[in-house]
Amino acid sequence: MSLRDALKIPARQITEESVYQGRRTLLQAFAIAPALTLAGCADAEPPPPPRTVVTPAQARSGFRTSEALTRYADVTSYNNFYEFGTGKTDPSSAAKTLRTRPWSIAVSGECAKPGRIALDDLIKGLTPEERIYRLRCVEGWSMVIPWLGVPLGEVLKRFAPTSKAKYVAFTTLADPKQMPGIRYSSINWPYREGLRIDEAMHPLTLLATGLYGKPLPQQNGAPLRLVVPWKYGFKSIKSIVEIKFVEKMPETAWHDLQPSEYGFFSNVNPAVDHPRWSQKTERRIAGDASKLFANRIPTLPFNGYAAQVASMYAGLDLKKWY
Ligand SMILES: Nc1nc2c(c(=O)[nH]1)N[C@H]1C(S)=C(S)[C@@H](COP(=O)(O)O)O[C@H]1N2
Ligand SMILES: [Mo]
Repeated sequence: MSLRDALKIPARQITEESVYQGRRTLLQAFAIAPALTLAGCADAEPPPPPRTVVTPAQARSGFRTSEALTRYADVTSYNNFYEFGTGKTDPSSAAKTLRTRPWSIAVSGECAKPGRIALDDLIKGLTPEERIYRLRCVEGWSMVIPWLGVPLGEVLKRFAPTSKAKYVAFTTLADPKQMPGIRYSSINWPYREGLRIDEAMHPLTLLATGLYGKPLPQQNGAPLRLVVPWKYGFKSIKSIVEIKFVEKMPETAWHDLQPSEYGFFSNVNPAVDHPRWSQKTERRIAGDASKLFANRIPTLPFNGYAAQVASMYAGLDLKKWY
């Protein structure tokens, strides 16, 4: 059975049933009750990052993988983009209404050269490269996707961040006219994400503009989205309209909704379970579609990118800073 056919089956049979039901139940609960802030370390700050240097050769070794690719049809029809609904096929059918031109990004905060900039100017002079990255969703499925994009760090440097820029905050468009899901799901829109500055500057962190050699489809986050391959998929924020350099750890949409389940770092970590399910294995949606349901593989620390990124977290208790 192809994934396309599989998609006609309710998504709960593709994702682990308990996982899917759990997240939905949570969302329904929060749709009734306003978001509660559970006990957590919301206002604590982690220790500062070590000064790590990733050599260009180390970084490049993470730019490709020989693992089987996820088919284009599957990459573009099995999505999470809650602004267009919570079902996996909702974004591919509902996101066609998203207008991606003209598009501009407002850059502000702790930097010498803030400003609103058109998408084309943001990436001017940088040639999009192809990077084949794994993307692992916190729900337990993963894909291998050939992205097109530019290193986020190269883009951020243009705005001359100051020494107070310890984090970078990102915001997705939130337009209820174009995004029907905004009326229904309980996330506090706009969708927000953040990275520590060294994570944002890391050569693996990609500002993606396309996949499979084509411009990004709307459901995958057109016209530009993050891809942070060593973190759970939700850190890879889509359809970005705002970038802000900040001194304090910024709030993020999933942490805001449920801090005990979604931490700021969200590094892929098989040793730290989500409170309601294990993160030890994942179901790879790739290659021979007939084996779709058999492709259960172990989840690797940092999603397999430990050689490139583990040194950034030296001295950080990854159970506390999940
Ligand atoms: N704005 C926004 N970005 C988002 C999401 C979302 O709901 N809204 N979902 C995240 C989640 S949970 C995942 S797993 C990835 C999925 O990316 P893909 O659909 O391109 O595979 O996008 C992330 N980025
Ligand atoms: Mo996800």
